[in-house]
Amino acid sequence: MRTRTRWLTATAAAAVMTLALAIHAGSAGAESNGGVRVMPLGDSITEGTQVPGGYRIGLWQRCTGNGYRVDFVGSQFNGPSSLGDHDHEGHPGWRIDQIDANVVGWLNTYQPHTVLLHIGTNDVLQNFNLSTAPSRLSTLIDHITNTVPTAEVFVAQITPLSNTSQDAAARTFNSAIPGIVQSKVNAGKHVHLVDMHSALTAADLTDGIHPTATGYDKMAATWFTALRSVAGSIGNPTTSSDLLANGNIEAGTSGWSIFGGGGLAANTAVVHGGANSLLRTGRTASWNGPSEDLTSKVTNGKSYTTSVWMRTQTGTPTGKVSVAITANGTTNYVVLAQGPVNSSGWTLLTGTATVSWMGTLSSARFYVETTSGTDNFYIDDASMQ
Ligand SMILES: [Ca+2]
Ligand SMILES: [Ca+2]
Repeated sequence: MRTRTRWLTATAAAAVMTLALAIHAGSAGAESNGGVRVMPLGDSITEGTQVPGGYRIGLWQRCTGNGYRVDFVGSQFNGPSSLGDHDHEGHPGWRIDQIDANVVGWLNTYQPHTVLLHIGTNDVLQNFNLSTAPSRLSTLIDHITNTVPTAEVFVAQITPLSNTSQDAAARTFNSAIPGIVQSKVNAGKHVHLVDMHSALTAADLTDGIHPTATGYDKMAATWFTALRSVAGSIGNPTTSSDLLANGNIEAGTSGWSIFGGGGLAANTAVVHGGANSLLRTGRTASWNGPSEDLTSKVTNGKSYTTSVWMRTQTGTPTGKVSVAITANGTTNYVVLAQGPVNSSGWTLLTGTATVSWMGTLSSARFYVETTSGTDNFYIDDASMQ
């Protein structure tokens, strides 16, 4: 009887776990923009231990900032709001064999077009049959390419470790990876080598194992370069006639600069669309604003339609969007859009205007200001095309 009770309890617990897994798997796919499915696959360095989201933050921002539409996939979910897609398959503490025991199921569920594999660090840290770690990695890669044969599989040489003997073991493991990848390529598999060890140094580690925010961003840059070198791995960037770079602020402050005094920051608390807006603070004159340099982008005599969503922190000034055109030593200001704005909601400033000049253009600066006062304000979803 006692045995039977225990068995029933165990069965109930198993049922709860199954239900929990089903719910988790069902909700994980909810965060999707319909883009190219990319599975970040590995251990805590994929999960982003020490810096939640890890390299996926900088990779997401590079993809969206350059017009690529990607959908990170996996059963796990974490990271800040600046990471627009929190899905991943990073499992803290896991070794190659543990990923291998589960990978076929994950691949069948999420059907990635691209896999970013960074694994082996825990094999090194646990000194777990290191002499056969390369063959375990080779087997894992085979299980991936057999399950999703058309997927592009990027295999990283693992990041450095601060402990000298552990880093030596990591280097020995890494040294076997190019040959493994080449053997897969020779067999017609879509497998690509990524040197993540050279991308970072021990100075980029926060605890001797996991990267700092700067280190994770170096990983992001290295993944992004590798992805762009393989056609179609993250789709094709959308070509836009928009003169503004990062008008939706989803790549942080990239592309934007401070015109006048004060500061500029990506803001996640008050947004019009996506995860970020741009917050302009500390203005010392009404003309102070966020700006973009359009000198190499504007066409003389062309009519542009401009849209900017604007909102103040406090105050009800008149918002104004202009381009300052300097040619032959003379600066002219073309008003692109203008209207009253407030702090209780977002206002769309939109208009169509022709931008032209006489002589040689030396500067064209797009900026957003107020006609009076120095209220702090947000902008988001800006375009000029
Ligand atoms: Ca997703
Ligand atoms: Ca936005």
